[in-house]
Amino acid sequence: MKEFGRKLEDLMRKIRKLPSINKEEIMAIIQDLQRAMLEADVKVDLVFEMTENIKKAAMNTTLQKAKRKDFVIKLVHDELIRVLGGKKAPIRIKPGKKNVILLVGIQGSGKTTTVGKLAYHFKSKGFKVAALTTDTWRPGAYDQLVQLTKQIGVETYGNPNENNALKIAVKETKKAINDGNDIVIVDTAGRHKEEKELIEEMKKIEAALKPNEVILVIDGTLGQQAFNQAQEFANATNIGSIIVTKLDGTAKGGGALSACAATKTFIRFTGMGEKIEELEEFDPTGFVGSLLGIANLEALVKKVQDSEAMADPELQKRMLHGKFTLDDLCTLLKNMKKLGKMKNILGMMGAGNIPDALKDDAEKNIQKWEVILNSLTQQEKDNPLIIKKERKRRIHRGAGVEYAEINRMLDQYKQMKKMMKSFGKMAKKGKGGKGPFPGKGLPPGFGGKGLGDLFKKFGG
Ligand SMILES: Nc1nc2c(ncn2[C@@H]2O[C@H](COP(=O)(O)OP(=O)(O)OP(=O)(O)O)[C@@H](O)[C@H]2O)c(=O)[nH]1
Ligand SMILES: [Mg+2]
Repeated sequence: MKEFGRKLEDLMRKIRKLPSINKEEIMAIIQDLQRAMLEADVKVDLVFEMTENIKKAAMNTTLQKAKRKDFVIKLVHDELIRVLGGKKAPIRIKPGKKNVILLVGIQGSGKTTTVGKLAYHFKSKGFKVAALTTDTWRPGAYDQLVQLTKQIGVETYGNPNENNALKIAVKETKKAINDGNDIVIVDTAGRHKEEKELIEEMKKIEAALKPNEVILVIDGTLGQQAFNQAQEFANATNIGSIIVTKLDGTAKGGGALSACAATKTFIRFTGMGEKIEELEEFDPTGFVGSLLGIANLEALVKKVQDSEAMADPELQKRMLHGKFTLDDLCTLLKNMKKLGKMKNILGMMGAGNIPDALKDDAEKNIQKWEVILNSLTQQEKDNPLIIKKERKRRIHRGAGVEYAEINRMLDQYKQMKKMMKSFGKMAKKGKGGKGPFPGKGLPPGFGGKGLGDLFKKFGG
């Protein structure tokens, strides 16, 4: 795990050091990423699926070259989170009702230990918890669980003299519930995916107990086999989540990723040692952050999202051709809302010299304009000239915006359109090239003062 993390971290550092990223560099990064994942024992197909997604998005971005670095890091982040299934709500437990959590997995994956850990986890959350073993197969299975749970004051249910696992499951669960336990955590016998009988037994137990959740316990030190194993279990039962054990050791982490992909579920907890308290709630963002070696991943992701919102290639193209409709204005406003505070946008666009009061004004105007724009019909948006006095009055009354504001918006829209047209003409002549519309030959002022002027007009 550490090794995989170190490799990813190195790769991210390498990306950040690049002054900008072009296609060749993206290809090199993809190869490095593939190597790191394969070495971490992520299943080959999954490696290619993930890196293909990243490559496609990275190649298609319209972001400025300098911003693509962060974008690529974000893509790696998003892809890892996607495969890990993101973060999910905790298991719903209704106190005083029958709540069952069923643990399944192959031999030695850590089920029994994890039953103890889960019992401890839920007990410390204030629930009355029972442990139950249905393992009629492993010698001393019942005693093992008793030993584990004794130290935390949790009672273990089971019957070492009965050899029908289903009978034990039904009878002992009933007993545990009657004894006033909120949650029964059920251990099962370890099974190989080929062991048809044991798989059938597991299905029957699931059907009889109707657990709140079936959790697949996966040994984190597993490599490529993790995928097939997890898939077989997912085919047999309704796996709701995964617990990956033994991540404290030499685990490479690839198995965990593969198991998530195979079951299309997510990791709920990780086992970080043999002791009863060594269970951690799994936080995919923190996990991926530490894998990539980025402390403040959220800030980075936010930064990239902001620049993504600005990069609406369709809109940019239309604007450059002077085709700026009221619909486009709507899109622009929506993008700005996505971006958050106007102030930041203005700052980002180099309009730093605009007084704060004006910026706040711009935000208020945007809200009003959105209301007006939403009241317009498509016909009116296509041809604002047909919006006459009487219609404006109706909008004013219907939408509760000042009459003068409607005129003001339409006026400013006209001015913006004119401005875009002249920018477009200049662009065609092939001057400039910086600013938020990179490489499209825009006039030099467009990225800085030019847009600043535009937004001054916005501000009214
Ligand atoms: N280091 C470490 N060891 C673990 C962890 N979880 C379980 N183990 C160890 O793994 C071994 C097997 O654990 P069990 O809980 O007995 O596994 P099981 O799945 O119940 O095994 P069967 O009942 O035989 O299928 C034991 O030695 C545990 O102490 C963990 O998170 N970290
Ligand atoms: Mg066991």
